[in-house]
Amino acid sequence: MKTRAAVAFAAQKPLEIVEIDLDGPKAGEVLIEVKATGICHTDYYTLSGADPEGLFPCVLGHEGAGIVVDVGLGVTTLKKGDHVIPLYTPECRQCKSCLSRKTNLCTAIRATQGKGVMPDGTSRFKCDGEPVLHYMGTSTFSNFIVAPEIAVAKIREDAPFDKVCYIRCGVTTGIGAVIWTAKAEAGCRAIVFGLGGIGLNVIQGLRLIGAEQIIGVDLNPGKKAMAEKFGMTHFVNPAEVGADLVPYLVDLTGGGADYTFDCTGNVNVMRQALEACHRGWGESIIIGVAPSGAEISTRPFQLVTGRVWKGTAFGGARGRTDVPRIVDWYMNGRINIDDLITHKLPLERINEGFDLMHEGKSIRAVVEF
Ligand code: NAD
Ligand code: 022
Ligand code: ZN
Repeated sequence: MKTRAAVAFAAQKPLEIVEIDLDGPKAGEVLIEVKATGICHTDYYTLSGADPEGLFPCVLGHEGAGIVVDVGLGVTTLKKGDHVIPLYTPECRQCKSCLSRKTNLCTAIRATQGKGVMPDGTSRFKCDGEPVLHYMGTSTFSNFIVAPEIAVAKIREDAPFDKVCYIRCGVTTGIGAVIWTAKAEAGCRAIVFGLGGIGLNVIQGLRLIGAEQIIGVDLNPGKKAMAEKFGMTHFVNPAEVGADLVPYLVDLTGGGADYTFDCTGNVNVMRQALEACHRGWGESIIIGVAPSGAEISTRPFQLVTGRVWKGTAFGGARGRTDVPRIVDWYMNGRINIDDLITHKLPLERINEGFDLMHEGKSIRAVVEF
């Protein structure tokens, strides 16, 4: 069949909207009509050429929602008409990682996903007879996609696609980091570094569990109002505090935070986040993805005295199990996604979505097909 897609033909070039060919689903795969997709920094990181795993030509996009229109042989958990969210972290429920119950990093299809192909080693996309690669197993910048059954979450049918597509990335990552990675408890004191889409979702996760103090740290004072709406109790601008940011934060939390979250991807901020934790038990969660090759540092004394450094991919959420629950939380009014979707565009204007993100004007721009 044919599908309309925004194709990345090479690094650093704008996406081109073209009709490409899409093969139907093979065994264990499903065909999905994508209804909406978010545009994320990670898509741009790959497009910029800086991503060592980035391969071209490819169809980017990893925050989608849509409807199953066909299923391949042997598919048992999905059927035509199901509303779904494709997952960049699959959940096979059979590999060592899934069975461990200790991580959400399913390894069943990691190798092929990283190479931009389906589990059988080939791509379903073609343009002028030449293969076009998949991206993160999702490629939601295409109107129709093929995805492995184990990388698709079935969600309720009354959930709006243009909102729940963002659950796939920022919402689950931020809220999950609080609930599943930090396992933060009511009454805790927390500091959130970086108040972009991820930071705002960490803040609403902290509000959800009943945190006592939620301090937001951002160089951009324009982030304050929205963060307050999501539950931030104190705002700190590092540019105003200067070199003594860590002691200032330790003082503000009465000895250090129970939990801190890096939502910037900046390794210097990661160090500040660890050192602003309470001696003896404070835990710092790294969510931000640093540039390839970057390194973090601190004095071992920081860990010897009981601070804990942790990281999280996709908030520790198990895709097929947890994503439908988060959709329910949104539908029941427990979490706010509407205010995070600041812009909507048709596919033809997807490149403008990247501009809005860089200018800091959007939290999330969503493309509707
Ligand atoms: P964003 O650019 O919208 O937000 C980042 C914020 O950090 C901005 O408001 C910026 O002003 C602020 N900031 C930058 N430098 C700072 C500094 N030195 N001190 C304080 N604040 C500073 O980005 P986002 O969409 O919120 O994503 C944040 C990070 O999370 C990115 O690195 C992204 O790749 C990562 N991420 C990780 C996962 C995961 O599973 N681990 C999932 C999604 C996103
Ligand atoms: C999504 N991310 C950031 C913004 N939007 C993002 C990027 C990478 C990861 C998570 C979220 C991530 C963390 C750890 C891994 N990835 C490795 C997982 C593993 O090795 O099992 C990651 C993932 C997918 C891909 C690359 C890196 C990929 O499909 N190319 C989950
Ligand atoms: Zn993303």
